Amino acid sequence: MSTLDITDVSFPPYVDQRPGTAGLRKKVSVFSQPHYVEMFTQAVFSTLKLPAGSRLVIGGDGRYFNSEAIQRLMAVAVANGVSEIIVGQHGLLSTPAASHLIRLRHAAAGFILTASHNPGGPSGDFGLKFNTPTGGQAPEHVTDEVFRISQQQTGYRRADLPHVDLSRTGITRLAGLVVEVVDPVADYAVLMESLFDFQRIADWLRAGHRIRFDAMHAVTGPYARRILVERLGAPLDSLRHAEPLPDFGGLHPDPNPIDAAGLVAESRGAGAPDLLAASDGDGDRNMILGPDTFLSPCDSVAVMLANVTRIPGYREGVPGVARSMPTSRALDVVAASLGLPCYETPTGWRFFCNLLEAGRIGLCGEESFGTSSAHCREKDGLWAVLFWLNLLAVDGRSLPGILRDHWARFGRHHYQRWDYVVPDAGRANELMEALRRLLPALQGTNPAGGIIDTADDFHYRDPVDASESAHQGVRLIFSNGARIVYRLSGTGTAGATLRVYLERHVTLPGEIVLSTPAALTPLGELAAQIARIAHHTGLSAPTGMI
Ligand code: G16
Repeated sequence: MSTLDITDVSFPPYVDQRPGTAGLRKKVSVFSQPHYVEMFTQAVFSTLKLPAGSRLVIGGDGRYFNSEAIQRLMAVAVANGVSEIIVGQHGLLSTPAASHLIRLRHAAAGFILTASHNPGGPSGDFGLKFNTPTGGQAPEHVTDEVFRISQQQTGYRRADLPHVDLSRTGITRLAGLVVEVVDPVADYAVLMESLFDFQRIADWLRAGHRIRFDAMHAVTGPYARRILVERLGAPLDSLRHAEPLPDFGGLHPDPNPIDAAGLVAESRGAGAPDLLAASDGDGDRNMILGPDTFLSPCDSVAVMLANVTRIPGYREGVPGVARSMPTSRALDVVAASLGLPCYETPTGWRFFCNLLEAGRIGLCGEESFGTSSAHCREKDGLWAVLFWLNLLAVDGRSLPGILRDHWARFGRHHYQRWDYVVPDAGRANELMEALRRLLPALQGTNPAGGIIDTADDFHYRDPVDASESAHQGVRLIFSNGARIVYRLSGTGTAGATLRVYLERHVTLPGEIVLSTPAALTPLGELAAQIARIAHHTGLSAPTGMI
């Protein structure tokens, strides 16, 4: 059999190829520099050292530069031992569908081309993340090694690969290479049907309940159409922005109350659908709303746990649960009531993967609109929507009714995230350093009606492989159930974003019904004062509150 010609290309290292919270994210203008994609891809393959004959999964969220990057990536992959590539039609795969496909097809690795919820288009962002055979994102020690190699390599290897047509499903053979273009939805839809009671959901919809799903012109459009409309029978007008577009139609594909304000408006007043939801660029995030109700992602995973055995795929329960450190402790309260372990991990879905892989947890969630289970190794937006639809269909109460009863039983964790966008990243770093130096003096003080029991910089020791991750966010935990957490975002592409996470656990009926801003504004002001946010950043108020 003939083989493709391989060329060694000399090129100096790019100094900025350090992966962040979820892969490498940069402006399109950075990614489209000569050899940028190839150099990063080479660093990944030099780290992974795949054996000849390896199988690779590739797919992306369809954003601008997706198709070009896939062709460039494939050429480097083939020169580095890959002989079989499974790629989504039109280069599309949602992040959870890619994770599932890696596992299902026993691939040696996967590349997901996405900058997640970041804006797209020529002036927007692009991203590349790579996953291991478990379907989960590469762990920190691997991404550290990729960065180290990226700083030392002097070029890359590429195969002389002709342009591969990704517009039709089917198999193409090219001199020893097999490229299989797959329907991006098919296997994922089968997986969802194995977990949820589709008949029950379809009956609930047929009984007149209404849903609204906003795909934000990103990758979940085809998934929602196939599953919600064609399989479950929701009317087509249940979908908004369902066609994937390279610039997301100018929308910011971030499912939160600010960027999905149109959906929030639809949830208000008489005639609101029974469930409203949005997903992000690559389909791993979810925001869920009910009539006049915003469902905090922290509450969502807690309610899921409280009801998990009512869902067919989870009848046996789960061995344990996990949340990222800044996520509210609503999940912990439910886990304690069930006698289950609840792990606290650093921000970043990859930290859940060891726990999932070891069978220690079966459900996990993050404040950043991420929820999922052991069915794949990424968070999963549409899965969360189906979970809630299944729950509504078997329960009979409305979404706000389920939530009210949950709070009455477990108390409510009022929760907010205040974001400060700081153009000069250096100033944000100085703030965090100053805060860390202040910690010993804060411990045991009583700044506003509550003693600070714990003032520390979160340090994680993975219970499975004993790996350590330091400086994962500053925590101030109060004796009265309040908590303030500070950390810098790891997903931005310019400047820095300081995230301040605020939480207060309340159990009295009068406090449960308080609006969240009323419950948390004093704590947010205290947080700003302690960290001297205005002094360090010049910002006297947050740039956004979620
Ligand atoms: C990524 C990670 C998430 C994490 C989030 C945090 O989300 O996959 O696990 O919670 O980043 O973002 P930040 O560092 O900005 O707070 P995604 O959806 O962007 O891949």
